[in-house]
Amino acid sequence: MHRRTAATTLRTRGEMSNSTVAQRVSVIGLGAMGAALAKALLVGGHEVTVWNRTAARAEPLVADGATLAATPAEAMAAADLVILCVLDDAAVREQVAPAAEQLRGRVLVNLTTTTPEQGRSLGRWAEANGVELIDGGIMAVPAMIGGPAAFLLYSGVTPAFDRFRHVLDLFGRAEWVGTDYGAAAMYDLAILGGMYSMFAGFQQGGKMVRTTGGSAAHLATLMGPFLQAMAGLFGQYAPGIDDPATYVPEQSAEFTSGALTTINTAADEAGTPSELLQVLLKTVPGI
Ligand code: FVH
Repeated sequence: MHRRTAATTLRTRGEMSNSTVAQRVSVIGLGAMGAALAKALLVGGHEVTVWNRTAARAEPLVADGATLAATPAEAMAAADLVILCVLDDAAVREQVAPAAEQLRGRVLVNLTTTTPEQGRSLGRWAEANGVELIDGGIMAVPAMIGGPAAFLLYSGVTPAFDRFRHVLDLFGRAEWVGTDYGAAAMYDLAILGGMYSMFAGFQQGGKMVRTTGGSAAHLATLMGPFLQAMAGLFGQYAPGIDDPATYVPEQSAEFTSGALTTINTAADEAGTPSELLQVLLKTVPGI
């Protein structure tokens, strides 16, 4: 294991602020996101060990005070809390399977994007191997880590979330979403599904307004604030999904269907027919 250069350490354990406690934390995977997470831990004053398949990517973090481990197992053995942020589930399994012994009794936070079922499968593996798994999802890009707009989703059965919350909060607001190991991934993907639907709607709208001599740039200034206001109604419409048996839609199915028919007709007339809008017409109930 390479020694830390104390002179370049961003903060020492003695400089920890308020009631937080410095922890031994390892970060496995130093891509754009893993490197941002490791940096936030160093800035937060924690004792950080790192490992990356391509060792050169660790150099800036080592210069900032992180310790470079020679293997993932060595990084895991050096920490109380292990953060995993690699490309995908296959890469996760490649790192954890040979290191079960080093992970036993430790808390593993997997921030790699996976499907909910992959998260549950990792949870079963963790329980069989005495590892406390917290599965997570990151609602931020690397530049946002540690900033006010970032939040991260976490799920699992371990009480370790409370123990390490002060560490996890360094990445962005830590939001617990349930005891199903797949819950964090499900919320993550549900939010991203909403985001991609919104962008697809903007692309369609942009094509439509251009047929009138307008522009997507002008549409952006109008659609953005309107959709922000509409997003404020999510909470009001949530009972229609959580408790559909008793929910009375504010806009009836007939009203919604009429609106979508008009939008589809406008798209057809403009020569910009849209499969997206046709699917909405067939599937969206009253809201
Ligand atoms: N970047 C983002 O904006 C998003 C935000 C939401 C969450 N994602 C997820 O975070 C995971 C990592 O993403 P990333 O941005 O760090 O990705 P890369 O910069 O491409 O780095 C990938 C790292 O994974 C390592 N890696 C790949 N395959 C393996 C393997 N088989 N064994 C060990 N490590 C592996 C790779 O290593 P190297 O190529 O440098 O040697 C990088 O460290 C991801 O799930 C996003 O969906 C980020």
